[in-house]
Amino acid sequence: MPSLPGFFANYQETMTRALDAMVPASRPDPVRDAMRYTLLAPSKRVRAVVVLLAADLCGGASRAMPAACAIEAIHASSLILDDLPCMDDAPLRRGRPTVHTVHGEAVAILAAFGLLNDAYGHLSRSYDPALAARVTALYADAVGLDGLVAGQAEDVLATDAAISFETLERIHRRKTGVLFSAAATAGALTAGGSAGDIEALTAYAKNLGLAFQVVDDLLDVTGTEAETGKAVRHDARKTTFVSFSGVDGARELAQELCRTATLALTPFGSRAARLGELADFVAARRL
Ligand code: GRG
Repeated sequence: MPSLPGFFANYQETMTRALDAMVPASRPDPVRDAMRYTLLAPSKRVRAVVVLLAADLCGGASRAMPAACAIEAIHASSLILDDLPCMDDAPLRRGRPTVHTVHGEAVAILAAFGLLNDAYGHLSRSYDPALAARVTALYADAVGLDGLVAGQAEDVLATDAAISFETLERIHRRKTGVLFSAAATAGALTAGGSAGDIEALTAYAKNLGLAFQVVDDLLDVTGTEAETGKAVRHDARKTTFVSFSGVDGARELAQELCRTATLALTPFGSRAARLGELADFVAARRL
């Protein structure tokens, strides 16, 4: 079974330490507990890894950690909201009961706001004003009305409805793809990457992010709860890449998107090997 590429392990440890410091367990507080419950739960931290690898490729990851932490906090915020009874009504996430089933809906919603707020606060405190403004605007655009919020709204409203492939793709480019693109761009910005670097990395991440979602749909049908850490066969009322293209078609689409992602790395040559490895992992992942 394909597992995380070896280099992920180091990043995961470092990331968990940094996220722990970002939302410290300084005093007992129900919202803080709920934020940490989700933020520090076992996760691939793939968006943070994209930030760090993109920075590494553009000159060094020494300034990338706050952007990596902030994107993980935004992602964790979105997971809490996505799992609520009024959205996906999910019982399990990251191998644990979802935050609202443990802490209640009110605290879960406040924890999601808390994480989103801390993400932007962390950027503003960690970078000089110009870089903080650029990364904050980048993330705000990724979350907003052309990103996660828009994709989620269209997805929720399409429950039980027949939608076109074009609509399905637009939903998931916004719900999932946009945050991958923001991760790659943020990494490049923190390392002083050129416009050409950002263009190539955006093309890579855009395709990687959509592939990531196609595989997510596949895992809902072919995966297990133990592998994915979440309830499977949960997407029955939604049009997915699998309901549209079948298991084989969706797998082929994911592989094609990962090949396109890797092709976008050509200008970097062998320096982009790890991002290529990440694309291979995404195409074959079972977790
Ligand atoms: C205000 C932040 C905010 C969001 C509002 C709720 C919402 C809009 C958007 C939901 C977006 C969402 C949850 C998309 C699903 C993306 C996805 C494939 C999640 C699974 O990601 P993994 O596998 O999870 O990387 P881990 O647990 O490994 O981090």
